[in-house]
Formats: sequence, structure tokens, C-alpha cells
Amino acid sequence: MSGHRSSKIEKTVRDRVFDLFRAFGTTTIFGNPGSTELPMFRDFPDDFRYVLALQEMVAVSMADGYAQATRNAGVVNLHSATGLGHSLGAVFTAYKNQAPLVIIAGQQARSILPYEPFLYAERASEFPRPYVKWSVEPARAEDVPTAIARAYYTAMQPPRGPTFVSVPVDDWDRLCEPVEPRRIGATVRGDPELLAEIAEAVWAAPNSGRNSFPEDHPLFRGFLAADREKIVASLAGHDLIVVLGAPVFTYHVEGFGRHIPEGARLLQLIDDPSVAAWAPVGTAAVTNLKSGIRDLLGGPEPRPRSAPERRMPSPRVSGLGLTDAYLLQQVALLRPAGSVIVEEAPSSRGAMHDYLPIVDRDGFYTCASGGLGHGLPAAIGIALARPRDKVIALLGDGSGMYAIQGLWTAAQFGLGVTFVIIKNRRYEALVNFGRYFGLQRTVGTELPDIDFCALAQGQGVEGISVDGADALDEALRTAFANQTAPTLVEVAVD
Ligand SMILES: Cc1ncc(C[n+]2csc(CCOP(=O)(O)OP(=O)(O)O)c2C)c(N)n1
Ligand SMILES: [Mg+2]
Repeated sequence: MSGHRSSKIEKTVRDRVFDLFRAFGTTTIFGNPGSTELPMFRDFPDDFRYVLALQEMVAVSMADGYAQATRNAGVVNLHSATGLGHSLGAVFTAYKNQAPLVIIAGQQARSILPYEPFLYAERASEFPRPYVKWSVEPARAEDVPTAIARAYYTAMQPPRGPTFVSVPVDDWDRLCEPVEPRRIGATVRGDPELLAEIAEAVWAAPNSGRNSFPEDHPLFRGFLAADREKIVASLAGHDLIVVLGAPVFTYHVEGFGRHIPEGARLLQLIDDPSVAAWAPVGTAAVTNLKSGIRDLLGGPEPRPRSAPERRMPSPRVSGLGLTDAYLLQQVALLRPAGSVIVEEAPSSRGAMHDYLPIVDRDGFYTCASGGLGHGLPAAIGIALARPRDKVIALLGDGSGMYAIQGLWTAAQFGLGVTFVIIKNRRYEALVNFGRYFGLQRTVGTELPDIDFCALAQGQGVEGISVDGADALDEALRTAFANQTAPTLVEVAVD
């Protein structure tokens, strides 16, 4: 059988996989282990770090934040079936975030799989679908490193996203051949003919629906709502709409009629072929954004046109009452230069846009899926990736509770993250939605009696409670000044 083997194989599947991770520059592993994963960590190498999360959603969201901040795939290790199951909401979010992840979960030993053993994951590779770009349980132990390499390359190809490999527990100690790391150019360059068509007109309308634009820029007009009729109203009067990679048709509520104003044309550069396929209107060039925009800039000079009216700055809010707007204004005033904002506070998003402008390219993260529980652990992943920068997580009191165990990991790693809890004692966004649907009363939206400082202290994190505007600045200053440990600031807002 093994007659073709020329030299003796000395390394295990585990060695080969860790060699690949080294070559990929991914030496941080996020996880929550179980019996079916432990052999992966035999003789855990010194040049790797293991970041323990106390719940699997936390592990995946931390890896998501880390992957986005490092622009490299995050590696996650989860327990078979149940551990992966706990994480699926976060996998969905990573998919929507286009965060590259290689998720590895354990599986029972191959020889006992026919007997439906304890912890057996039936049809393991199907479990995380359709929210992984590629998923496999390799046919043989020797195929595990190749599968993990493919998972990595697939995760890193635009549009980036999570991938999944199920690994039977007995595979890690098997010997296997090396797998050479490869370089893969993953830039899709847009069709030149389509780009030429778009370039002709781009400069006529510098109005894009993308939110990741410096919000203090004179041409910045504001945020489109995730609502068909409102988008049409915002764009009324324009005859050309150019979309640069933005998810412009992400509707949150039902809408009817046109998708863009009557008589307008829509031209889109997008790196995700599926978005190009389902977009309801317009011409789309599937392209890597950087090269697409570069190609556009190389085109003919734009026709001169007058700049649109500047956005009015929001008036200052007084601290007479402690509102979310006042809180966000003070965060904007007091936060250190270069700090990173991670937002998950649904009903305060509008106030954030008004009082906490985002002007740095890598200065803002939020989840693209609407799935709560991402912000707190993602902030920790970002802090692990950017140890010199202050990370500030702005969390609703509801949102803060989905993955509160993340605080423990932040404390263990001595990360100076500031967690600001906007405590309005309810799911305010759902109360608003209840009104939209004409509900008299919305059940399941009150959140009395949550003591975030106690939850923080119980996990080794300092908690500061703020009940009035006069105590806010000092609490924020204390938290922002702490470089070596996390601080939670619980702010009771009106
Ligand atoms: C995982 C998940 N469960 C439920 C929801 C539905 N949901 C949307 S907004 C919201 C309320 C969030 O409350 P909080 O963080 O306190 O923010 P507030 O609405 O009070 O600003 C909920 C529960 C969701 N988006 N994701
Ligand atoms: Mg709330």
C-alpha cells in the first residue's frame, strides 16, 4: 500500500496544521474545548496563543473582530455539534460581516462513528450551512491539513467569510505528508467594458450610499435608512446613483414601489457576485473595490460640478438629563485619539451618527447581520489585534447580555477595553417596532433589575455605575485611561 512513500513520515496531522497556521500568520486560536478536541492541543506550541471563551458565540465573535482588525483569517476551535450549535448566530453574523474564519470542530473517533457515539455530530459538515463558504469533514485523517488549507484560502477570497472543517478526534495524532502553503491571488478585476460605462458618469454624482466614509467630509450627506421608500425619498432629485460596495438594498422593513427614484440609473461596484445577482435594479460590475475604483480613477476626467450642500452639525446637547445623545457626545469629546468604536446599541444608533462621527477608516465596527451578541466579544477580538489602541464598546443593556461572559476573557488578557452600557432598562428598539406594527403593548421588552457592575465584578472587571450627568465625565476618563484592564461603565439613561 505505502510502497510509493520515499521517506519516512515523521510529523502528525497536528504538526502539519500548526505549520500551516504559522505560514498563514494565524497563531491565535479562539475556542472552547471539549473531549473531542483535546488532541489538537497536545504539546501546544509556545508561539501560539489560545484565547478561551466561556461560550462558543463569544469565541466566534472575538475571532470575527480579530479577523477584521488583522485582515487575516481568525481560527476558531469548537466542541462537536453542541459547541458549534451554540455559535451559529455568530457564524451567521461573521458571514454577513464577510469576516474570514476557519472554524474547526471536533468529531468522535472514526472507528466508532457507525455506533452513533456520545457527542457524534451527524452530517457534521451540513450543520453550519448555508452560512459558511465551504464546509467539509475530510474523508481521511491525512486529508485534514489539505482541508484546513483550502478552508483558509476560501475564507480569504473575496467576499471573505467563515469556513468549517469537522475533524475526528483520532485524526490529530496520525502521521501525514506535509502540505505546502500556497499563494493565491484573489483579486477579481471588474469587466473593463462595464467599468468604462460606469466611469463615464461617476463624477456626475458624488453621492454614495456607503456608510464607511469619513463622516466629517464636506461631501458626506448622512445615512440611508434600511427602508425602500425612505431610500427613494433620500435619493430623490438625483439621476445617477453610484454604489461602491455598499449594501444599499438591505431592507429591514417591508416596502413597495420603486427601488430608486424614477428616471435614475444605478451603477454598482461590488465584490460579491451574489449581491450583483440579487440586486433588484441597476448595472453591477463584480470587482475588487480597490482595483475597481483605481480603474475608474484612471478613466476620463470628470465634468466639473458644484458640491452638494453641507450637512448641518447637530447642536450640542446639555447634560440636564442623562440621555443617550448626551452620553455619546461626551464619549466623542473625551475618547482618546485613534480609539476604536464598536457599536451594538440599536435605538442609540441615530444619536451615535449625530454625536459621535466616525472619521477613521478602521475606527468603527458593528455587525452587518442585526444579530445581537456580537459587539461585546468583537471588541475583545479587536483589542487583541490592536493592543495599543483604546477599544470602546457601546452596548445596549439588552445587547450587552447576550455574550456577557466575554468580560471574563477581557479581564484574563488584561485588555484595556471600555464597555459602556447604555442602560435604558428595556429593548427600546423593539418598543419602537411595536409602535410601527400598531401594537398597544409589546411584551417581552422590559429589562428591570440587571446589575451590570455586579456582572462585571463577578468576572474580574471593574464596574462603574453612573446615574447622573455630573458623574459621567469622570467615569469615562477613568475607563479610557485604563490601559491594562477592562472597565465597564453602566450609564442609566432617561
Ligand atoms: C440575537 C438577537 N435576538 C433578538 C434580536 C431582536 N432585537 C433587535 S433590537 C433588540 C433590542 C436591543 O436592546 P438594547 O441592546 O437594550 O438596545 P435598545 O433597543 O434599548 O437601544 C432586540 C432584542 C436580535 N436583533 N438579535
Ligand atoms: Mg436597552
